Amino acid sequence: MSKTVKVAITGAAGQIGYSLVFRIASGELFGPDTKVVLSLLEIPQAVTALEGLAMELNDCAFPTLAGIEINSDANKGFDGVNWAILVGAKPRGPGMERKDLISENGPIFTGQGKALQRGASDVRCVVVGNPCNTNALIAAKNAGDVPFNRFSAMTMLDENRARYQLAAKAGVAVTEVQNVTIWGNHSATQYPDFYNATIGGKKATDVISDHEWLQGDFITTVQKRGAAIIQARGKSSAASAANAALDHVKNFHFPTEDGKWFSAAVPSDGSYGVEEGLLFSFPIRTKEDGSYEIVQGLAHNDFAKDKLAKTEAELKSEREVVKDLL
Ligand code: NAX
Repeated sequence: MSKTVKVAITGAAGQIGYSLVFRIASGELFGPDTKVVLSLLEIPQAVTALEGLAMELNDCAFPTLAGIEINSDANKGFDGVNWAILVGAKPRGPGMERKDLISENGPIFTGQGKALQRGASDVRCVVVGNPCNTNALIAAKNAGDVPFNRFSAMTMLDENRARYQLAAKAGVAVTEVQNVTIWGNHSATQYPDFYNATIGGKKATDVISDHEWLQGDFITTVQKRGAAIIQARGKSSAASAANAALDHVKNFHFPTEDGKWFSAAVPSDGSYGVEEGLLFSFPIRTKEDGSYEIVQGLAHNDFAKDKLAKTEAELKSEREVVKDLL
């Protein structure tokens, strides 16, 4: 007998939304035996665009698509959802400081956190809309008795970017590159950890001898990739972000292969000395029973410790800006 999963997507009429919904509806995310009901959410002005999107989804005649709901009210749109992918957020305007963006977008996530508590008894939530770590913290803190560990923020795009850079430098297929952890914030302070990564089963630092590149250009390329894409494309990453959101949900939905892990920002339990309760990106493994754990025992040298401290400090300062919303 086939199962049904209900997935809410906020900001579904935006550019990431357009790259995301068809792939979820097609069965690519949960497999051919699982039906999907999509709950699409937008601001009232964009509901007509969602109606057009729903027409296109129906015109794909996907066997796995069992229904489409359209809402501008999160209290209705989150009713009974199993996954909430929170993409909708205001973009950063010209000259806008990061802290202004945090203050502008924070209130969206208080309302959505409350709506998740009211409507969804068995939900997992990933925040994509920026600043995603802090927005996820706001949603979680407003979601009452929904367990804190049901909330995460997406750093999978950063991990995929880092894997590609390492593969290109080593001249190998991207599949050879594993266990690249993004630590900390989805921002320019993130630390893409090559020291604990492997290439073809060997330590990345043994395969790539140019350690100056690893400590320098590699890290800054990953940290600033989003800005480079905006500069080249004239728009921010969309299809690659949607692809990463699919990877993120799959990573939490299915058990992780032995010996591997993936990156996601989750509530810190104090692992690696990171303050408990911060939404910090860690190496994660999903277990057979569907729960997840933070991978323990990875070594950090002084270079890495310094990077972790910087990204943790940034997350604390973001939390300070939104403390009235928590
Ligand atoms: P778009 O501006 O194309 O779409 C955002 C959509 O969200 C709009 O249609 C808007 O009407 C809607 N929206 C705004 N407030 C809403 C609310 N309260 N409820 C429901 N919908 C709402 O942006 P897009 O390129 O799709 O990017 C969306 C978000 O993803 C941005 O915050 C962006 O910064 C963030 N990103 C996050 C990434 C990550 O790795 N975590 C990478 C890509 C992307 O930059």
